[in-house]
Amino acid sequence: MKAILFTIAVSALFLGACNNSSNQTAAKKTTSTEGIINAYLQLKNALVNDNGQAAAIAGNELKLAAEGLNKATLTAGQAKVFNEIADDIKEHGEHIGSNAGNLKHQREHFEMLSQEIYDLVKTDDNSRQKLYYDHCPMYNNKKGGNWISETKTIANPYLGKEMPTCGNVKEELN
Ligand SMILES: [Cu+2]
Repeated sequence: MKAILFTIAVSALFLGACNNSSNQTAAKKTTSTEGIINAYLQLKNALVNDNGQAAAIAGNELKLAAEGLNKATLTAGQAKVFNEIADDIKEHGEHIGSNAGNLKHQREHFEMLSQEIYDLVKTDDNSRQKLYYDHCPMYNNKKGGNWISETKTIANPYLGKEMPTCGNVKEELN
């Protein structure tokens, strides 16, 4: 009898654990700023590949994501930051979208955009994916540039294939 009770108790523990993990997965999917962050990461990866056309598509998606964001889903902290940066995000997305043939100009907007996305990410709770804040010391005549990545491995969106691994992780955004 004791053995059976123990089995039940252990099963309950496992069931409990499973429920917890599925709840966390659900929370990740509904993170309200996720559309913006996903479009940003898509843009970042296009720039890593020196692909101005793909960057333009992602820029347009970023603008749509900022416009379509349901503000009711934001926390007070997220709403405050989002209201401050929403117009800038849309403008950067639009310029990147209309400059498919000009990677240099797309990267100029991307550099400013990255600071804004960083501010937004910093307001997020722990339910989103882990992100990294990276720094390239060589961009823009060694003035440097930052970006956000979903991978710990450096993949440089400013220098692209010319110098893909230049840079370092400044901060882990949990
Ligand atoms: Cu522009």
